[in-house]
Amino acid sequence: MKKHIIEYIKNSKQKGEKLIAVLLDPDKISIDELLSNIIAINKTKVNFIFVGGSTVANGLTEPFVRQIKKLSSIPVILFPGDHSQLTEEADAVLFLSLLSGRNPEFLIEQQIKSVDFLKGTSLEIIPTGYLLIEGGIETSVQKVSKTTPISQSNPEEILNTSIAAEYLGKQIIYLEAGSGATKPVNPKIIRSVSNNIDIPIIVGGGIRTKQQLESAFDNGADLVVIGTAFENNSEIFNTIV
Ligand code: 1GP
Repeated sequence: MKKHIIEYIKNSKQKGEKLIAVLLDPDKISIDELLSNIIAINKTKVNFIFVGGSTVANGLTEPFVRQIKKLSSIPVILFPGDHSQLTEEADAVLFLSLLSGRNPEFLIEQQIKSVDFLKGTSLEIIPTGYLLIEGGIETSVQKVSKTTPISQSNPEEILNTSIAAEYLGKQIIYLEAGSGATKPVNPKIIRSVSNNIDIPIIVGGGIRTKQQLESAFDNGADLVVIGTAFENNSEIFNTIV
């Protein structure tokens, strides 16, 4: 099994180098709109392009990723809402388990459904502990997964879920406030998780400003994901990175 991308993220963490991913949702950006978006991304210091969404129409992800790969050499990592969003055109997949929720469909069923496809591919599979944290609005992850996010006023639950994920062998933790969150994950929460686990931490959801980005990094985020802010302004990385 390939491990290039997770090794790169771990090495960056060790060196204290912070990473940024832009999230492109095939349901929100058309293939025709990709050209201008990727031209903008190629001019920035973005390390990864994440592709995915809570609900992406069947068959849309593959041509979407193929088009990105034609336009950019930045590695593409799938961030799938379900197993139908898998494609070998990408470099890696976050193999998510929604550990904050108690819906077996997203804890293990979708993962089993993906095996027949994944075992025949060379996609790098990154075992990811995915925690949905209350972000001020009802986000699509919450609606689609039919799970309750962990409240930000319950940092202990977030911490213990993250530690359990590491014990389970997850290679990375994703602290997710949800796309379009009005309240990103509190830096104190990021700090407490980062002080207590060794694996890298991804933080996403509602990050729109330089100050929020820096604060996430300063408190232990290794990789920050930005989606909505880029959709609203494709020049965002020039101002906040
Ligand atoms: C969502 O973490 C990502 O899964 C990005 O969220 O769209 O709010 O940047 P935003």
